[in-house]
Amino acid sequence: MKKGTSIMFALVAMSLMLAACTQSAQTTQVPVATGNAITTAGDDAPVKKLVIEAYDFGFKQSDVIINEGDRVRLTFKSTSGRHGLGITGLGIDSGVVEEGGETIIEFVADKAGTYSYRCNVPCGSGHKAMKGNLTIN
Ligand SMILES: [Cu+2]
Repeated sequence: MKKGTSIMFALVAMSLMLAACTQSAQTTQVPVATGNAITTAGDDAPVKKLVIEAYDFGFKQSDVIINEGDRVRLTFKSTSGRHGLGITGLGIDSGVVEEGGETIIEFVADKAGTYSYRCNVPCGSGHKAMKGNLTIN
């Protein structure tokens, strides 16, 4: 019985060590706000950085082109007014971003096409004019 107990302790110790290793690997992940989970690109795939700036009432970058397969780190910011970025076709929603604020959204551009985006936070008289296109080639 004594031998069985020590084997049990060894197994518990090994699984604790495995758990510790798994946790340290996870700390390299970047927090993802919304959008597609990063599953199709390897961790070593280059990250494409993208900025979309909203203002009263428009987007500074209203025609964005990226490549299929890009791992995208999109910074969405507002320089005037409170706005949101919604790219329905990609399942992306930034949530509300206050004036002067920003949020980072990560996703993999895994479906070629042109996706329209718009402000999805009611922000005033020019709200409906806040539109743009994101093209994945
Ligand atoms: Cu708006």
